[in-house]
Amino acid sequence: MNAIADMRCVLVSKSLDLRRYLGPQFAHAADQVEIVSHPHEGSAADVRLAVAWHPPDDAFERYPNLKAVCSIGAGVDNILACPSLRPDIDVIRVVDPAQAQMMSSFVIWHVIGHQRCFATYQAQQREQRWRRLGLGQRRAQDMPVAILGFGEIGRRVATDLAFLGFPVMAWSRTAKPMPQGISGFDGADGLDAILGQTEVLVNLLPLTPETRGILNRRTFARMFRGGYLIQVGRGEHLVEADLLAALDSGQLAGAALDVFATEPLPPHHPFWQYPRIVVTPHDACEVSMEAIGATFRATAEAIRAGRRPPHSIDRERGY
Ligand code: NDP
Ligand code: OXD
Repeated sequence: MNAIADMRCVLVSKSLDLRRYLGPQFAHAADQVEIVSHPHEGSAADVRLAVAWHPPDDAFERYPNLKAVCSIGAGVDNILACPSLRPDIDVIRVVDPAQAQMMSSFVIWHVIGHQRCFATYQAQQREQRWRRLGLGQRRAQDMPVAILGFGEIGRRVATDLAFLGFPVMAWSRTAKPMPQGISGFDGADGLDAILGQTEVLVNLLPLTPETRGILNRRTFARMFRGGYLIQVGRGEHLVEADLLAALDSGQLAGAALDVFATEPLPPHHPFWQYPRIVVTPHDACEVSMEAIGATFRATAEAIRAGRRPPHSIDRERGY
């Protein structure tokens, strides 16, 4: 340990080389913290902080004094799924308004793509066909959009879509006051009510036991016929066979999928070739290094002060 470090932070991931990903500046993000990589061979007792993304199952067994684990993204489901994460350890997410803005533009791109039939124009171009849709054009106010999840990111997406003139509905776990132009829904009845009025469904929920598999046959059947799914939450929210059936039957006109149960999407997966599915590689938006650094710094300071770190998630709720 260097002379001034009073705390060790371990980097833990089975899918990323976190030291390279975070870059050399990250080591300076918090004063007096020594960064080590897992598995740390030195004294494990000094490790009080971890930065993790898809940690291996036994990752946290070695560190008896670990107080907090920081995610490098908005989602923490991959950390909560780790069996060696003790219940007393705080899990911290990143909150990054720039990420929410990026997500918003990504979702808007797909909403307008569906509204303005971009896929049809692309297909026409491939055939060198000149055909205007003319009176077939849809107005934003005639295309209701529902956002599942009205949190840090969902709120930004909902607000921007409402500004563009789309009728926007938002679903959350708890009832809350809504900004002008957005109708709020909550709970199971709220979901039923929202779906009955939905053409475009945007999933921005965290993955929890309650939300796993929520994008299923019953959900799609409640939506307007010819609806559109924008799936940017987590792959495990979606029952994949139910989506393909809804597309085959015409209940859904198309889907934009950014997240998948298995990532990278396996080579022979039917989503790759399905004509009305757009696949992107979990790239809807990203958190900035500044936001990760700020989260890390604030967490180290809180641990030193014996406070709960900001943006600690509720372990009971799972987000
Ligand atoms: P937040 O934790 O800020 O918000 C979560 C929202 O979901 C809240 O409104 C919450 O309700 C609601 N919610 C949670 N459980 C339920 C439930 N059972 N029923 C109804 N509503 C529920 O999350 P963020 O907005 O920051 O991010 C959402 C998710 O987006 C992330 O967890 C991640 O999975 C995904 N994501 C994907 C990215 C990508 O690149 N594709 C990038 C970033 C995030 P309430 O307000 O009542 O608590
Ligand atoms: C995520 C992120 O949670 O990229 O997916 O932040």
